[in-house]
Amino acid sequence: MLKILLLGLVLTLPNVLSQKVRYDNYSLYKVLPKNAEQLKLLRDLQENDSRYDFWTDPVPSAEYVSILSSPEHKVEFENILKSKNVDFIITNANIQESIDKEKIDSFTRSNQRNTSMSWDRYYTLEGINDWIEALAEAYPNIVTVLTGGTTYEGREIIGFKISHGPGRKAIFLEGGIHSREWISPATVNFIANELLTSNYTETKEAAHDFDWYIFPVTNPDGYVFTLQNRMWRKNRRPIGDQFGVDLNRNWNNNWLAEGASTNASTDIYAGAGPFSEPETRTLSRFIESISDNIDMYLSFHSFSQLLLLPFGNTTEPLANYEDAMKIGRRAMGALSVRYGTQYRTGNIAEAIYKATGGSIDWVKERLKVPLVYCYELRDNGTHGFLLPPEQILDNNLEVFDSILELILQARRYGYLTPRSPSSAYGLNTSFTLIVVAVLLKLLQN
Ligand code: 0X9
Ligand code: ZN
Repeated sequence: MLKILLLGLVLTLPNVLSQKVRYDNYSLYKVLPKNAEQLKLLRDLQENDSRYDFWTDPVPSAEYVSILSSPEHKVEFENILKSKNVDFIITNANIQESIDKEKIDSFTRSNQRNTSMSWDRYYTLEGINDWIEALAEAYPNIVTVLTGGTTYEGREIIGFKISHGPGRKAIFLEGGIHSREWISPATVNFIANELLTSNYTETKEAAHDFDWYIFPVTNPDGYVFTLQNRMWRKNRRPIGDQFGVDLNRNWNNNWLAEGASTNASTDIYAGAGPFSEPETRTLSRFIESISDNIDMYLSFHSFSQLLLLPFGNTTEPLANYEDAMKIGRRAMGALSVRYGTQYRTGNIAEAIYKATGGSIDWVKERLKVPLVYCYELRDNGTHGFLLPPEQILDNNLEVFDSILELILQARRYGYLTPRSPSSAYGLNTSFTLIVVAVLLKLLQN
């Protein structure tokens, strides 16, 4: 009897502890500053008034600023804006309703070979990891499950490699480093799924020509925690009475120099030192171990519809900025063809704000990876981090279009070339040439 009671206590305890954070009648504002003065008002508000949650920053390049207000502080917030004549619209009057509508699913296999995800819902961490296992079983010669590292709470950072043989250069996909940006893992999963299942020639070539390293959720603790607090961004390290380090401020490149904080209560807390967090320390080691092969590194965030390139500390066009810009711009052109979605391309500091300690800067500077980009996916503040499930597929399709174009344009500019003639691409080409030569010879005779 005592045992049963104790078991009951153990089973109910996590539920008591895991009180869900609710956002009833929290409203999402799209604020439209018209001049420097209005921008300054917003900057002051962001710095001095913690009641308002800035989902995007009031930077000079911003066409809008997304801000969340609790119901208690809405009137005052609107009064502040109205007093300075700042335009705004409420794009979502009660974000809890949107949170409730978001579908989140575990992954269930109807049979051994069924590896299909649905693109009309989000998946739990367990669901994504089960799907990865299913892929490895369904494609035993192509898919290998990988552990990219470990988390503060002791989870593994699970990823996988898609490879059609040795000798290929690699493309690395990093998803979910900010846990509330749910569209990021969904996009990364979709790219992998296309590479494995598409019959489209260009996609099949992309799958065959590279080793793809795919890590949909690089902040697993945070992702799990978003089921309790949908707006959680950081990892889950306890710091006094606070929690969490921003894993995209913790990489060892200009750590804490710009756009990062030493205050653990902020969303941009950079941690106790560079690579203080197990997630960034272990994942960076993994990436470093394969870095000789990596030709392109893509990090996926949301939201704002941007394609960012290094670096976050300066607007100076460093490294191969010009090439990367041209390749990126053309890829964003391809992205816009399907549904007209517009992305801006630029380096971090010029397109958004100065921010250092992010993954792409470290990958670019330390590992010298030729092409490194960060996607800020849909949308433009209407839903922000709460991109409705109905938009997942359209977002994924347009992003995939841009990935193929990135590869195409990169090659035009001399990147992503086969490492040696014996690599897959070279072999195919020389094989075709030999066949053509033999045929010509036969015709001549
Ligand atoms: O601030 C960030 O980490 C990213 N924006 S987000 O709204 N998704 O948080 C931008 C990342 C740009 N990269 C670096 N700062 N290195
Ligand atoms: Zn992010």
